[in-house]
Formats: sequence, structure tokens, C-alpha cells
Amino acid sequence: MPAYHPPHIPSSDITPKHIYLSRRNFIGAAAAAGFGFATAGDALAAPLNAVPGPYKLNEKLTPKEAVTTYNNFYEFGVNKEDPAQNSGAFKPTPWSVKVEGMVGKPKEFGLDEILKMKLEDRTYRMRCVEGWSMVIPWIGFPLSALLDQVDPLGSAKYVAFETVVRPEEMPGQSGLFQALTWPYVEGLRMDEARHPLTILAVGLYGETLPNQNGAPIRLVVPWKYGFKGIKSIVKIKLVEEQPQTTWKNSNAREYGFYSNVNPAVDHPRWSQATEQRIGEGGFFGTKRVDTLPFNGYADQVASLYTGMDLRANY
Ligand SMILES: Nc1nc2c(c(=O)[nH]1)N[C@H]1C(S)=C(S)[C@@H](COP(=O)(O)O)O[C@H]1N2
Ligand SMILES: [Mo]
Repeated sequence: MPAYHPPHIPSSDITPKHIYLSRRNFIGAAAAAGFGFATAGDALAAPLNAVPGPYKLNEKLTPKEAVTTYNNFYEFGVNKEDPAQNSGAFKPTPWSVKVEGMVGKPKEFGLDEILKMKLEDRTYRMRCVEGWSMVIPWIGFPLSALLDQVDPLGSAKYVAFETVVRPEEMPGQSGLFQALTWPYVEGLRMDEARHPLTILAVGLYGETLPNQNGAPIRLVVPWKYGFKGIKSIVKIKLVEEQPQTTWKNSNAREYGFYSNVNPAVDHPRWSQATEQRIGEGGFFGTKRVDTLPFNGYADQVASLYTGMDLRANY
């Protein structure tokens, strides 16, 4: 069982320094040597075909080794290396996603059907609320395309998402200490869910998602802090009231429902003005870059929040 530490403190702050450093050197050496850092969760990776999507990003991609070994997925443990190491028993197939609630045509989508959606390459920045970021080449499709198939009712105001609960395959969901309450749940307002930047991702770097990144299907909302990107989704429900969200339930003062990336609003325990680009300036390098409003997507999304107090609802 992982030792308890408060959520969202970088493991470098809580792990005895020599252990953290030796782990870091080990991972760094493996990545530098250029061999695929095989992790338990990669076993089922299969190539996926996708067409180029909109929103080109001219930024250096975060190395795949970092994207797939430095993760937050508390169902597999609270340390960054836990998801890659502890997700080998997780079975992302067979899989289905129920879409229900305030819709004219509720439907359970099988994974094969989902993989037949028009898949696009979408390279996005991802900014974790902890102060680090990556640039990830996702493969996915607009959430909107899935919603269109179930005829949302006009009365539906929000979309609620749920991660699978499988304590027998997800070691962070069993044992004495539970980091969060399960299932992990997230939500978006309908216009956020419908925004063309919002995708359901089924792959990264040209292949199906590794378990540690949320196989077989997860949400990606690039202008919000990473925790909004709920992984291994089994249920999507259209609802009238603002849904429960896991991190807000865990600590409402620190993690709001909206959680739009905002360098001007500090986390109560640290600044959000800059971020560490994982993989640049050395694998776990110290290069920090400025955090951008809405994570650099303000042109496209700021209008969703006209008239809203972004300081109170960061
Ligand atoms: N079900 C579930 N989804 C989750 C999390 C989690 O613990 N459980 N962590 C979130 C957080 S805090 C981040 S930063 C991203 C990390 O995604 P990545 O590991 O693919 O980079 O996943 C998000 N989705
Ligand atoms: Mo995060």
C-alpha cells in the first residue's frame, strides 16, 4: 500500500530525496538510452489510424517515455510511477461506455464502435494543477460527435463522467488507505462539452492508450487543469444540475468545478504562474515556462466564460 501523502504534492516534496533522485536518474538514463521503457500497461498497444485534426501546435512533443511513465491515475496508486507499474492486470477490452440521462436515445457504445468514429490527431498542451506540463499527441474525436448520436434534450445543462471501479484490477481502489472516493467522477458544462477542442481520446503517439493514460477511452479538455481529463470512462450522463467532481469533493477550496488554467490565480499552496515542461532541459529538467491563460487556448474558449468571475471560479 502506498504511504499516504496529501493529494497533489509533487512526489519530490514528500519522497526522501535520495530515493527520488535515484529513481529520477534511472528513468532519465532509460529515456536517454532511447529504448522503449516497457511498462506493464503497454502490453496491448495497437496502431490506430487517424487523420490530421485542427489546432496545429508548433511545440516540441514530450517524449513518449515521459508521457507513459509519469502519470496521475490514483486508481493505481498516488505516486507518478505507480500507474505504469501497477496497471498490468487492468483489462481495457472488452469495454463499453453507457451514454444516458437527459437524452432522446440512450445508448451503450461498444469499444469497436467507438474506434470506428472519425479519429483525429490532436496535439495538445496538458497542464497539471501541480505545476507541470506536457505536449501530447492524442488520437481521438470530438465529444460532440458522440453526444450527437444520443439526441441530447434541451433541458440537459451538464455532462457527468464516471471512471470504472475494479478494485481487483486497480490496486489503488483496494486496501486500507483510499486516496479518493470511487468512482472518480468529473463534469463539464454543456457548452464546454460541445466545444470543438474537447475530445475523447483513445490513443496517443499513434497507438491505443496505455492503461496508465486511461485506456481505453478518456477525456481531454486542454484549457483546463489535467484532473478534469477523467480516465477509463464507463459512463457519460447528461444532467440538469452541476455534477459532483472528485477533486472538488476532496477539497473544494483547492479544486473548483471549472478549473480553467489561470496563471493569475494561485493554488492556495503554490503559484500557478509557471510550469515545468516535463522532458525539457533534461528528462525531469528544471526548465520552467510561463503558464498561459486557458493554457494557451484563450482565443478559442475565453468567450465561454464572459461575465463569469474567473478568480472565484478558476
Ligand atoms: N480516473 C482518473 N482520471 C484521472 C486521474 C485519476 O487519478 N483518476 N488523474 C487526473 C490528473 S490529476 C491528471 S494531471 C491527468 C494525467 O493524465 P496522464 O497521466 O495521461 O498524463 O489525468 C487525470 N485523470
Ligand atoms: Mo493533475
